[in-house]
Amino acid sequence: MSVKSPGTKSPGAKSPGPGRKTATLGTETIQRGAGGETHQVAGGDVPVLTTQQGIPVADDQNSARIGARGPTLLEDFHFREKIFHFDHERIPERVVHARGYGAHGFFELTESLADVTRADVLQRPGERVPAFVRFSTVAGSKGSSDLARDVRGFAVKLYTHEGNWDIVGNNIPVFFIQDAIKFPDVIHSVKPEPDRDFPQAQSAHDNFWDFVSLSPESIHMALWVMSDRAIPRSLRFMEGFGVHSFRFVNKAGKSTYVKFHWKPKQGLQSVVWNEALKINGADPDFHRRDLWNAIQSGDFPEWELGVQLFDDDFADSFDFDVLDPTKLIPEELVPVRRIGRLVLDRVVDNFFAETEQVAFCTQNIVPGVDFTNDPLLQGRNFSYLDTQLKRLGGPNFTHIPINAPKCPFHNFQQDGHMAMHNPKGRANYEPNSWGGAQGGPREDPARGFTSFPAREAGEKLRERSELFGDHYSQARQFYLSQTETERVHIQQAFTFELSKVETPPIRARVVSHLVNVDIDLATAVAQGLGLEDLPEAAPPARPLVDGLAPSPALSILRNGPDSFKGRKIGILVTDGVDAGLLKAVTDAAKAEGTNVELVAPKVGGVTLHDGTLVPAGQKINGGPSVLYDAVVLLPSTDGATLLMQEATARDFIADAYAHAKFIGYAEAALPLMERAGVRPADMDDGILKLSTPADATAFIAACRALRFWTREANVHAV
Ligand code: HDE
Repeated sequence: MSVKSPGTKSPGAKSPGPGRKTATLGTETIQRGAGGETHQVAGGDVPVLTTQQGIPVADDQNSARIGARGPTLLEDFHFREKIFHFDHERIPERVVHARGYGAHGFFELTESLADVTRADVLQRPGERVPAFVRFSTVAGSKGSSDLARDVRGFAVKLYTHEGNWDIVGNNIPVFFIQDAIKFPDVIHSVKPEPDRDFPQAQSAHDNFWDFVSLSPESIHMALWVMSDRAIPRSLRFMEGFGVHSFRFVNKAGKSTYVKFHWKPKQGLQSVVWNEALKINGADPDFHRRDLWNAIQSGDFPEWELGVQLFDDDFADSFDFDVLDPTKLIPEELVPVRRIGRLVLDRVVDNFFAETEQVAFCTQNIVPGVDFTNDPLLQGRNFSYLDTQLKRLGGPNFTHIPINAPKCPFHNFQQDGHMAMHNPKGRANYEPNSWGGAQGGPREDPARGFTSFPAREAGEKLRERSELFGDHYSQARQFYLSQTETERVHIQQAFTFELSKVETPPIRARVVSHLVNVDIDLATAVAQGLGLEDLPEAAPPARPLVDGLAPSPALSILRNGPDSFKGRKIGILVTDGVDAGLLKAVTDAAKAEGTNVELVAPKVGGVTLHDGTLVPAGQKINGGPSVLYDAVVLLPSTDGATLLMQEATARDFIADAYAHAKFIGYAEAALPLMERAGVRPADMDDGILKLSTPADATAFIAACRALRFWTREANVHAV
């Protein structure tokens, strides 16, 4: 029986309560209490405020007291309940991946994998299951900024017909360590140092690089983290990886190894480091805002699910151990077969209920999927359940809607904190004699999960597989697979990070590993740091594998988008803007699927030369060019003169130039550009003059390259 909620129509509502007067605040009609406080009252469609026990509340502005100036009463149960609840509103933030953002969507199978797995979700092309994805940074606290240099978590929960399958991956295909027992160490080292509690959300400090320099197994991942992969432009424009080798098992019981990949339909894109630093100041929520806006505007982010399938013969012939999570299998060696798509089409209704409470567990796999002996994966399978107990406070976290399966589920687990699924009937154990529905659920040997019967034998010991000992060959392969622009970014990132390390021997020890990776990289970093001599190479634990072929799939710039869709242009405008040119730029952007935002001296907007008033999206000091993928400068002549005196307008242009962005400009912008340091001699093919609609179309077409990278050589001297 449901209890009708306290009347949505309350007798006497909207009429001032005792001692209150009606007043108007802007468009709001309110009541005012004796002390001038605002009261809003129920009535019409506005429901009555109640306590958690359902008791209607008369006054939510004043606690009960003896006389207007007297002490507060302990018996004020409404006050006590409200404050008590507030005091307990937080659950522990995740010890890693605390800052994250989630969205709902679906996974649709496009190609059946019935030959290699009996996983129900991978059988029938065209079939969809609901999905929830949470992206995250690793090191920072829940309130840290989005553009930290860091790995991004890419955790996917698929609500399949045979239970929840969590693929808890990252945007980097390898990891820092080879054994789960090292996880607390690597994470402690990157987190704020324990005595001083800084730096927040940064790897650029002594402890992190101390750990890395003493743990050469981290070097491959360190190369990835120093690459632009660690500063993605958008969560929508990054890859995801399952990292470990898993198994698929088919109906006949045959096992095939598999590595999982998520390939973004909109191509890869990252920002540059100086831009990342500034984005963190201008909009610490840059990534979550971008995801929210894209989904809300109907531009649904999409990834393809790719699988690399291989067998024991490949595993035996591979230069590295497929159980080693610091190694990847190049796509050129084992192609990525694309078998489905993941689309995010719905933002959360409630951040806490969904994104904060979602509990991913690597051990959530479905029949047809199985683990391998990757020692990191084995350890993770323990850790995630354990961490959920701590975070969510009890064993019933699967009762929270975001974690509950969407398929039927029945078991005899009962009671505990906050139990929401409380089966009726007599049986809470089995076997039992109560047949049929009364006796409760029973096993299904045919459909149920079974482990692949891998044969395991050996001595109990603490030892790694010998092949784990090559720490440099794939790091070198990664570096050599980058374009020249990307290599320079990696050199600069190492130099930046190690420049923040205060202990010179740690700097030198990191460089001693880089000598094994690539001598040019090591030399550039040593010079960047001002080391007097290039350190000797750290002695490798195992001879390196020579001549691994570069893998173009590892480069971001070789895997960019083919259009400027889903990107954003900032248009700098002032009063007197040429209306025709503004329309030409916005029309060309719209045709490409590119978003535009007007940046103006005042957010109220500008009056175009034809007298039209257009509102702006940002005031110039709140809309720096780091928030955009390209910029267009359309001031009037007077507007340019005004903005020459405005430092943030000059920064807008100087930064766009330094960050190698495409710049479109109207003739009137030239003096302003020069004042911002972009002189006639600095003009290059990434700076395009706009006079006609055709120019605007050509500008958008040029932007498809995302950045005019050759300019970078002119903007960095040290
Ligand atoms: Fe995690 N990791 N991890 N991790 N991890 C957690 O679980 C852990 C590792 C990853 O959005 C925790 O719910 C251990 C690799 C993601 O909610 C915790 C080891 C990869 C997320 C945990 C690893 C990941 C987590 C903390 C070493 C990429 C965020 C909160 C063996 C393949 C999921 C939580 C989300 C979260 C443990 C290594 C990805 C403590 C012990 C490798 C994306 O259980």
